[in-house]
Amino acid sequence: DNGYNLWLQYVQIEDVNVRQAYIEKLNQIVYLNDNETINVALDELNIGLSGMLGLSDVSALVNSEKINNESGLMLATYSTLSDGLKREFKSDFNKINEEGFIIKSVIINNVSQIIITGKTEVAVLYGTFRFLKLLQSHQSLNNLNIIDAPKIQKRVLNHWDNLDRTVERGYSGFSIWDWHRLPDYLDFRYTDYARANASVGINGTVLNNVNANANILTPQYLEKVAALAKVFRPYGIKVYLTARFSAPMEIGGLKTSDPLDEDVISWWKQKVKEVYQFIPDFGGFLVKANSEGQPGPQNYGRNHVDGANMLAEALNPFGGIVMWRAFVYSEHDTTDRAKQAYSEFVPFDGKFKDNVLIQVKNGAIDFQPREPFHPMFGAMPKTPLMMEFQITQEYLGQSTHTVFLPKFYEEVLKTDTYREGKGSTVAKVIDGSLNNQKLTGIAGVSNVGTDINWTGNVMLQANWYGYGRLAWNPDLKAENIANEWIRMTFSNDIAVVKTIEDILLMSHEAVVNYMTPFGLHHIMATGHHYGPGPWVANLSRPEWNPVYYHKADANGIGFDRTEKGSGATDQYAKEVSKEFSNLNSCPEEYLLWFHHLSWEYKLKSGVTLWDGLALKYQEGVNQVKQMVDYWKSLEGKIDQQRFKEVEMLLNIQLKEAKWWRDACLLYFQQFSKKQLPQGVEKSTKSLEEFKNMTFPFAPGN
Ligand code: BDP
Repeated sequence: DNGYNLWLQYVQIEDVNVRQAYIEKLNQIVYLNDNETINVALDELNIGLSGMLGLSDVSALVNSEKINNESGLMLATYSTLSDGLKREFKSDFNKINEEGFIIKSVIINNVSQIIITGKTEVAVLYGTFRFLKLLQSHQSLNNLNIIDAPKIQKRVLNHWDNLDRTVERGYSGFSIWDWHRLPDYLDFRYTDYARANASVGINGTVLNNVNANANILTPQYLEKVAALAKVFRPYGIKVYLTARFSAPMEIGGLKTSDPLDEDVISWWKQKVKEVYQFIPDFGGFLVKANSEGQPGPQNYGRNHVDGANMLAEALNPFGGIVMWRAFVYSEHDTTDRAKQAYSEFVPFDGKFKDNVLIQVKNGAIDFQPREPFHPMFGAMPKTPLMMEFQITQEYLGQSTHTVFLPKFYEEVLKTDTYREGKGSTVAKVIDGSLNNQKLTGIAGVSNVGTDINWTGNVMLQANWYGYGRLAWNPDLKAENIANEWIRMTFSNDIAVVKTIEDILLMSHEAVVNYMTPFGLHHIMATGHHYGPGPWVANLSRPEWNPVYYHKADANGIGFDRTEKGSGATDQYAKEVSKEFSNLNSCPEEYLLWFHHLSWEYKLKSGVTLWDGLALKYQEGVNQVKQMVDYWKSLEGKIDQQRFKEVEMLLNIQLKEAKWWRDACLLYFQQFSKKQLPQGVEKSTKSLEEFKNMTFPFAPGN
């Protein structure tokens, strides 16, 4: 198995009893709406049921007539249900939104039927995928009563894909968008991509890089974008594009891109109108402005509100939105990069138009293996904030290392911001319930590329899947997500499920331990961010250098963000600020994120910080060893190809975990001047050797 089918494997169910029980329930498939979305739902049933049940001709079961006297499955939107069923389902329909679905067993004319329904066709499609999942995970089809609806409206993937098909921070081959052959050549992958997304409820995709190229907005490219939008439409997926702020000059021939200039304003209005002529259900723009050299309103003495609102006004007549990113930090502010987005954006609370969302990374620095939640969450009650998670593993071993990210997403989402008192979790900020937001959204920076298995490592398909599940419901448990993904992807054999689940659930903590324990951050090598580089100190901007973040010296290590230091803790609600500032209450996971401490500092375990740090690095290595051993036990229980591939990758991960441990400890040891504690393995290489390692063609830059 080469992994291409992701979690939509639909392999034949081996247990004859289970299979037979399903077959007996599915004597017919009735559909009451004739529509392209219902058609793809029927297609999916066809693929799924023929695969899992071994039925040779599922389409023979399908009919659009009335239910006859056989038990079966019925797909219908609310408006096509009989009056009786409408009455029966009334209270369930009250519980769901436009995308929510109901899967219910009912008796009609003394025969049992399973009905998949919702207010829209897309809702029925989501219900169909959920129905198939029941079979994929060998669950009973008796007395079904499933009611589920997404809690977040815009559930979006961000592709950092360039028009030349390279992918910024992409580690799974090239971009799946074959711009050169679009619009006439529609790669079959586009459909499979849409199926995978719809199966977890992802309903939007930003096709191109946030470091944008204005050409995407030219008619030549819009025609290509329209072709993709057409493939995705039946799956409920809207297309979005990044808007380069200087586009009016670059492709419009204007002399300025000043958002208050009349010509610029009308250029964007015209451009947006043109976009909607190509793509009538276009989603809107994602914008990275005045960040890392990207153009923006500040180039003209204007601010984020001026820029975002100008675009929002152009999009508003068509129902489009602006996702304006808050990932900003300036080279002129030397105190603390972690504070800048908050300082720049929070004063604008309530100033953005209704169709603007501010897209905020999960943490205040940049997608580190672990970060405390971004202080902006909860701090802008009058502005809808979107979460931006990174699915691609820029700082987490790229697509070589197995890291189950939903575990970390869950950690962030359930953290309490205390902004409206206890229980004001990040999840509630994002799903809009904390401040009654009308517009809600979440974005994940995709890890998908042209590799046959999509994500460069089959284990990392779980991160795409898990992101989608949490986007649908940010209160889901990572453990349950892991469990269902394994069943759909690998096997329902309890031993296999348990083993892979153990690997996934320990993997994030393992990576944090061997890369950046106790709140260390941004100590990766320069540029490609692959491997350790805590010694790097020669980059032009101070906050690009790892030494800026760890501040190790003879006195100790860590970034003081308390009142005595940068004061970043002040950006949190007072309960949180107190918790992080006070050494007794600061979670040890964030210790060096918020504090500069001596090497002798006593950790909760009683050992010194130096010993504790060394032991954590070792623990990370030990955990990967364990992951390798667990995986070995699966030989023969899953297919050979995926077994071998993951085995090789885990072995690399083990080697690299040791590399991280040794390089970091040798480097920090220069300052601590202390011996390694017992139990920590000694490096076989010197610090110089580590420093001299180069990776001239590391991917994803
Ligand atoms: C950083 C990446 C850079 C992205 C930037 C962003 O290193 O490639 O362009 O984030 O999010 O993590 O804009």
